[in-house]
Amino acid sequence: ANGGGKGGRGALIVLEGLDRSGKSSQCARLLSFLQGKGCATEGWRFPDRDTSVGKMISTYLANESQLDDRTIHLLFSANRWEKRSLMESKLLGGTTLVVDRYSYSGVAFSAAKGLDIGWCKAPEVGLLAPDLVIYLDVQPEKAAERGGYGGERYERVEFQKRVAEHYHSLRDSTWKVIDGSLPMETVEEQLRELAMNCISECQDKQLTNL
Ligand code: DGP
Ligand code: NA
Ligand code: NA
Repeated sequence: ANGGGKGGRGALIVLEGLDRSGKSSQCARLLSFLQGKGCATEGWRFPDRDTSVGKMISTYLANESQLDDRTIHLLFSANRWEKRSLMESKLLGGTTLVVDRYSYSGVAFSAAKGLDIGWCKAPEVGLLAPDLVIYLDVQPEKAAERGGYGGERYERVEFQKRVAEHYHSLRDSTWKVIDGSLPMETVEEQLRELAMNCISECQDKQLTNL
């Protein structure tokens, strides 16, 4: 163990939520706050559209390609797997990662299509387990009102409602729910506190797997 303070490992902090829940802006705000505190932090996101698998996913999301539901599910998972070793070395090297979406998106979005939840979870087993999952809770109808959707495949309110139900069933002890309909500054404040606590608490904890 590293005895706290400098030298401890970084925290794996994941933000989850529906499309237009405010996740991406809150990730950016949290990242600059933590970096401003002098905390080694990087912002990551899944899908990571820069890899070759990520490009296939991006094409699919833009409705420019069709893929079988299980095939795209496994590609999203592969996109997390291809970053696992880098993720591990960053965390062990003391860098905290603020990650916009992770395995819970993988399960909730695919299960919302009707795929078996156990089947959906299986390829996520062995990925690094987050130290903290923050769910930005926004009503699907409210999210849809926020400047509308960008036109990607899953951005339909009926589908997002099913995603929300599945997210709900995935909550465990590492989850913290923030009311995403609160003012942006309030959400930001709550996120900062959760993140700071998590970073100090996990320095001496071992990394574990999902
Ligand atoms: P984003 O780049 O965060 O807007 O995500 C793009 C879309 O893909 C969004 O509708 C959420 C969805 N998504 C993210 N991760 C996964 C995943 O692992 N599996 C599935 N099926 N959908 C995902
Ligand atoms: Na999106
Ligand atoms: Na986003």
